[in-house]
Amino acid sequence: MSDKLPVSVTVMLPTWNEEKAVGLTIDDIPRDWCDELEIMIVDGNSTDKTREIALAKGARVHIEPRKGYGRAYRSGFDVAKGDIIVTMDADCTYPAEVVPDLVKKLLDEDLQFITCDRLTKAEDGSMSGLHGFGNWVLSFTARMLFWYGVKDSQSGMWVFRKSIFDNPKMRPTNDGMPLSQEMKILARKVIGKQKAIEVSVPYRTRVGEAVIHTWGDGWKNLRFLYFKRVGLHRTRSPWGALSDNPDSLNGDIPEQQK
Ligand SMILES: Nc1nc2c(ncn2[C@@H]2O[C@H](COP(=O)(O)OP(=O)(O)OP(=O)(O)O)[C@@H](O)[C@H]2O)c(=O)[nH]1
Ligand SMILES: [Mg+2]
Repeated sequence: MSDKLPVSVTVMLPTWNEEKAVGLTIDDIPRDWCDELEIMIVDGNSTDKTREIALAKGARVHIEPRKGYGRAYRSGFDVAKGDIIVTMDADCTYPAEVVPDLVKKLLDEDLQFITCDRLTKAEDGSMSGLHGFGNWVLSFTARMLFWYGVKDSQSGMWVFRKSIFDNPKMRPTNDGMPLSQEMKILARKVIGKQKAIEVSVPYRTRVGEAVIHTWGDGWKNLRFLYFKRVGLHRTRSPWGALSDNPDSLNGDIPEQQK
């Protein structure tokens, strides 16, 4: 990309004990292609070297001590500095190299939200048989219940304008893994199919151990879909970060004191 894109971008990675992969994931993110690039982890109180590695790589570290993948994002989205937010797991599964092209697509086509489908281009071995099957069941159920036409309901890579959250209806409510499908359901409903689209990207084998509980998380995802469909899902904690969440921008991450 010759000219820098005239935007500020936050690439956000939720982390929980990802010391084997977080450094590699950060290294893979292209630099110098937009006006301002913030790379930040939203860490769920990791007990390994995740935060130390992220700081050494120059990333912003925000600690969200409350548990949950969704909780991490519901705080991270609130404190991100970029006008555009890109999300990925910190486990080397998503293609960081396509981030500039996806942001360019968002701008060129005047889109609001892109979700990245992994199922079409997943590399061999990237999804175990059980995970692949679970993904298919959840994606199929979501399509039937919401008729929203998204192929991969569980993808954790999205590219969107932070301003979508100015509309409170676009703010996801779930603190766990179901936030992923909730983001796409809300985007299609609130923003619409013209401006909230799905594109296919490669998906790779995970580095480091997963924290996901295949059956437990699968069940919670499925239950969420039915509850959401009939409007019975509940919000357990409010939108946004706690004012005393440690953040490396304030210098109060324990690893910064070392
Ligand atoms: N802050 C925070 N991050 C979390 C939490 N649970 C998971 N994560 C992170 O969220 C991302 C997604 O979790 P994964 O374990 O990769 O889940 P998954 O992608 O469904 O499972 P795999 O296909 O095995 O990678 C990873 O970067 C995790 O480190 C949590 O409670 N808090
Ligand atoms: Mg993952």
